[in-house]
Amino acid sequence: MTKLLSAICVAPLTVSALSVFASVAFAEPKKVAPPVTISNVWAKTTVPGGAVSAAYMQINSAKPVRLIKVDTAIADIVEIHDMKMNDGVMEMKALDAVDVPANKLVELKPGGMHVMLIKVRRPINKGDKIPLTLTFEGADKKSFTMNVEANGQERNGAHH
Ligand SMILES: [Cu+2]
Repeated sequence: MTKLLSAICVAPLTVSALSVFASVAFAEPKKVAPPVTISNVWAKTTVPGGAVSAAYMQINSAKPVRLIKVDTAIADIVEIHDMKMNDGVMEMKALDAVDVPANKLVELKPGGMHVMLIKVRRPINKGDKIPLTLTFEGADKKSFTMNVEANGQERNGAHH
């Protein structure tokens, strides 16, 4: 499992750096009134010396949207991951996007989908406010961003 995690989490570094350039140059997200409500946004506190964390939230939308990107100044690499039990082993994979159907709560929570924060630049402590920028794409393929703050919270669990 450790090998699998590091392969997933570290390998996309070059790709991520390239896609940042691409999005700045070609695909400036438009500011439109979002049909989306984000609630219970929190990020797991880092362990001493640790450089990974995960952020969680609940997403509700009046219209179908897709969460396609998350940015934060606190981590070098941000990915959307999903976790599933497979033969008693917790496996994690990167997702291109999270589909949010109309009026159906989608929950990013421990043991399931999460925003993976890799190469965290400073410790995340209880009560810290972690700014996240969420980029969504609507059914019309237009994208829009939302800024939210994740609350630093302790959480015991197997994830990372
Ligand atoms: Cu993860």
